[in-house]
Amino acid sequence: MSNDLGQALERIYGAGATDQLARYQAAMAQFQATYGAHGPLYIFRAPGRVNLIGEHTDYNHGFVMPAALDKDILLLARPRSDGAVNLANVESQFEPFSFTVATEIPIGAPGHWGNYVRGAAQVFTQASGRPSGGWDGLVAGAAPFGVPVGAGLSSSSALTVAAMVTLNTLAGVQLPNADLVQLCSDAEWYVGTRGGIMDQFVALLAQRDHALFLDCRPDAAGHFQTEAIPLPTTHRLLIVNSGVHHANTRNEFNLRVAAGRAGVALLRQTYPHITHLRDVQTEDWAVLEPLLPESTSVAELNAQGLALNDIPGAPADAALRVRACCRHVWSENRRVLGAVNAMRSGNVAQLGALMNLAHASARDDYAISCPEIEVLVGAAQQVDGVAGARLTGAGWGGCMIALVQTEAATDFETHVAQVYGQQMGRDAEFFACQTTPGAGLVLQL
Ligand code: NG1
Repeated sequence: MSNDLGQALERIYGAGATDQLARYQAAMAQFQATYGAHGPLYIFRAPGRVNLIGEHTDYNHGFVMPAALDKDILLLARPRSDGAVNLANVESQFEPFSFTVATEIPIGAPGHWGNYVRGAAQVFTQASGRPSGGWDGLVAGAAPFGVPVGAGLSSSSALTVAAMVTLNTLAGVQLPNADLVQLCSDAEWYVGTRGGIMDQFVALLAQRDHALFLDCRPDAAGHFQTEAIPLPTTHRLLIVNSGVHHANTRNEFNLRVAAGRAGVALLRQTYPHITHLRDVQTEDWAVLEPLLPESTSVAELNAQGLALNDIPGAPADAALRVRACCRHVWSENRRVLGAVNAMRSGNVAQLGALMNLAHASARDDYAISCPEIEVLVGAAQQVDGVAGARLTGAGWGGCMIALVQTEAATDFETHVAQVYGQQMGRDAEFFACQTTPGAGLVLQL
């Protein structure tokens, strides 16, 4: 048994498999202590993600390049003969809960972790027409192996995806992972988050030692183009968690979404065919810029007869920095394409330079950085052997990602930790971006 588990872990984590074994065994023991030792046991996992480049482009139908991490969420499950789902969590602050699988599942209290599982179950049941039946489950996502919450590494998508692959297998439907992406996105919508499609995509379709280049514009049949791009071998991708997560950023996020939509509404007067910023990607910025005001508001646009519907959290009179936000999205898409070319040709210096530029654009044009991240990125960019560094994820805290020559990794950590401690009076958390494959069944016992 543990031989099978060892091989499965090797396939997922490579050299990190040995460290994972005790974690998996502890989760299995806790499952049996909670639900009994008899009966089949399925172990699923879903990874967190880091985005190498391509920030806030996904919901504008642009390009992104994330990778799946070895920081992941395990979901251990045993089918039940009734329709009840019982979920426990190895972390005691996440209280156990139960619900019944159905096409309409009442949502739990706002912010309750179980809502991601309820959302996945409702969406899957509606889409497949095959209720999964009930199951007993245990979620294991504790530090240091789990996905840190609020660090911009997509812990909530990982939980949603873990629930979805569990439902898919236990219902015997076995949809391919690519078909689960949209369902996972809809499940997050059940919870109240309408983000882009990047997080679910990479959590489901990533390959180990590769980033996933994704074109977030679906084709006429609703399919997305993806390409696995090998990661550099001379450098390591190091992730530094600032440990800060600024509150109330969802409204700021929504204002950026609104600024992009305002840009589309304004550009449509000249380019009537466009639906997303992506559609003007081949135009020169110098042609687009005069068509976009520095600032406007939903109220002003409505007064001009330009309707911007359904942007939650964007008050009618809030200032929308349309020009700068659109410039970020337009230029970031170009940087992602440049990064793909740089990686294909092994040009690490070029990749790093694009990461630095992406950071400057995220800070100055999209305005999503914060003092803590500025200190981390500034310190990282001073170290010899660092090709590039940038904030990763939605912004306002969370993590930095840096592309560091393998031999410079120790100097990098020493210097960045020291500067961060001195200037911010707090510790940063360092870890290497060890990539893993997308979510799925690890082992059935
Ligand atoms: P994080 O970093 O997980 O909050 C968010 C969005 C992504 C993407 C990035 C910015 C959600 C669930 N995720 O990610 O789709 O837009 O910001 O690139 O909203």
